Amino acid sequence: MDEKIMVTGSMGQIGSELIPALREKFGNENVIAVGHHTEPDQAFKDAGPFEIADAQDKEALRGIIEKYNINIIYHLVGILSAVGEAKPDLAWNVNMVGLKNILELSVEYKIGRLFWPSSIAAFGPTTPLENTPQKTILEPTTMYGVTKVAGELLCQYYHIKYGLDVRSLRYPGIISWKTPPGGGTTDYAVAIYYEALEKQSYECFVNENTTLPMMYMDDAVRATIEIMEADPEKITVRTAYNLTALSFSASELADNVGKYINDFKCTFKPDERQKIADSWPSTIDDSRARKDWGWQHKFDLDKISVEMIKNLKNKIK
Ligand code: AKB
Repeated sequence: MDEKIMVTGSMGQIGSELIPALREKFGNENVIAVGHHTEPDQAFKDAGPFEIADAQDKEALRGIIEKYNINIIYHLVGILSAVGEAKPDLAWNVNMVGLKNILELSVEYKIGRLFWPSSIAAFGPTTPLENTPQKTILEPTTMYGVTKVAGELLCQYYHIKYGLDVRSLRYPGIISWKTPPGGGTTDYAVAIYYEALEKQSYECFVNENTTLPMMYMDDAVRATIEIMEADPEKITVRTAYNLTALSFSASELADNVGKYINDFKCTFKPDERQKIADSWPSTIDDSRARKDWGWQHKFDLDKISVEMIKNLKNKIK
């Protein structure tokens, strides 16, 4: 059967880069981008089908699934950690109602495979924060993290009860250049490149010792497609897989950016996001993903800095 893929959250950080990769693989007309409020630019609209729907509106989603005979879904809609702390009710409604709608529709329309993103935000201060195991304590202290743990369990429930082939990754901080930073705690690792190019300086909102698991977008997109392409019997985790590429402190990041941008200066002024960052692991054990479906990252920090600076220079000029 031909793949007819619906991607919600299409204008978000991951959606805006996953969709072109899926379109390249499966054909433009087979990947339906669903956005909520952000109007895509003309090039994005011209590249393939685009529909508007709020993930909280089940009937709107149903209409799209029926219109295109959807059989694979990537449900990427989500309010991230920092915005989720400012608007916890919104985070609960968008993240949970949206996911529940998609899970129910996936069972009703016999969707072949569903992807939903979890995050390192599923962990919390009581989790072992070094080399965090796949199976561990999940007591997050942010609303975003609460929705990630509840979402993981809901996905697993739908797999056990209805046989739904749902797959998920606990993404680390993702570094990318296409969408501007905003909404997430790990976004200092994106904003630093913008400001280094624009002002040769950056005031970082976490302290210099803050160390979090990170990944370049190309690796994140590849991981997402690879887990979805894996044979179902290889997927032994139906909550969400730990996933990482590398970990570095904010000062190591600043030093690395300084290797490529002359006279770059980084200062550190932690704000309310520090508390969130402190509650997340600094390193992650993702050996299960590596063993089950062959996960391997490709980008180290030097490669990330080179790519970010090259692409942002073109974007900003
Ligand atoms: C955030 O910082 O909220 C996200 C995430 C780690 O899920 N980037």
